[in-house]
Amino acid sequence: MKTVLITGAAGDVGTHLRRELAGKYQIRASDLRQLKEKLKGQQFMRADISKMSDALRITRGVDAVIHLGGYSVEGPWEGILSANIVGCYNVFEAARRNGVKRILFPTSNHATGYYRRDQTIDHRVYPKPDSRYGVSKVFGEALGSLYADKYGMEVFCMRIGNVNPVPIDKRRLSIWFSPRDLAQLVTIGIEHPGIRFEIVYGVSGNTRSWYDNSNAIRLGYKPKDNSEAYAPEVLRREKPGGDPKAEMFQGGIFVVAEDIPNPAPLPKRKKK
Ligand code: 15L
Repeated sequence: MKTVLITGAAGDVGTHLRRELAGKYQIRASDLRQLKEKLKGQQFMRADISKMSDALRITRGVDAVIHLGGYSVEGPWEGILSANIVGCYNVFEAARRNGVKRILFPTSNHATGYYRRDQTIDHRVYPKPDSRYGVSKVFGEALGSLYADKYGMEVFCMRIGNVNPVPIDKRRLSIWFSPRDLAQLVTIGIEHPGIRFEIVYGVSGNTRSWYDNSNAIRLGYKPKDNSEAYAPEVLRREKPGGDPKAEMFQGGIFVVAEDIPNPAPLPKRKKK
């Protein structure tokens, strides 16, 4: 069984992924914070990826890295710089030094958030980040491209929409990514032979998608979910109005806000 390191494993996406991949891979979960949910058989290593020594320690002896660590929303530049720029560099460089070839980089829809909602974009468009956070994701994609070309690493970039058990609002109907579709795409990223550098969109098979995700399909992705099933309920709840710029661009409030609290926390699980 392959050993897979998940950085940022305590976050929402990391938590979904640890549940979905349990038993399929030997999971090494790493985060600055303690895990809220411990899963049987999964190893935890506390680490601050802005320190190279920590990045080297957690990447030793793994077959693949899923680098979720860092800020997952818009935040102050100092935080983005150390967690998402320095931290991302450290993880790629530590993986290279430790001989780990395959890196999955969950980039974001915010790397291309300044494309308009009436446009359909594919994996070949140039980035149009909507925030400092979006810029940090473009940095990670560029670093991945460099490490693939220069060092022969295998880099799979997923521009993730919004991971949630259900789509939470109108914008998310276009970018929803169900946990099981996330697990399917990540599995392709880990297992597909011959990856050099790929960009795909991390979204379910949503009718309202503004992505042409043909590159993911080419690699074997067959999404099982479509947000349309939830559309009537989501649209009934949707309040009219909102900032016109946020409504015009794919990135939504990321194009106008300076700070964004987590807009999509995990629903509370009932204690058994
Ligand atoms: C992201 O990139 C964030 O990590 C996530 O928390 C959501 O805000 C998502 O984008 C989104 O656009 O909904």
